[in-house]
Amino acid sequence: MKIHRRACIEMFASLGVIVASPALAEGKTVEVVMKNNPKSVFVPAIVNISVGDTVKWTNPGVITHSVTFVPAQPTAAFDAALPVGVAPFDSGNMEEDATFSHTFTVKGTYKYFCKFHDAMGMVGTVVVS
Ligand SMILES: [Cu+2]
Repeated sequence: MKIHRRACIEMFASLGVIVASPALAEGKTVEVVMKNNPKSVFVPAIVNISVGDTVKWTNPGVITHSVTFVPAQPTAAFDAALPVGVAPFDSGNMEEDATFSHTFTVKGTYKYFCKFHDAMGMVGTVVVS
């Protein structure tokens, strides 16, 4: 069986199939929903994940939102925050049924907002440990 197993691995390798080791296993995906009633909010507002995990935001409603991890925006009521060395990122405008996913590869606390409703408190936090 050992020979057979090796032959199989070699065959898959020759086909370009990558056999992931447990250390390289994909992270999990955590969902955040943009809700509008009675006011616009991210649910849940605080997400705790591990390095390599993905957060997926979904906008099921008709109100346009954004997921904005961009600090020091002059028009923003709320300031985003990123761990040192992490580049800002933004979903752009998310219309009804839009989704936006981001995989977090650096530990730290990330604060973000919706650029349309931050003044109303539509803000969130992602803690990556
Ligand atoms: Cu919004």
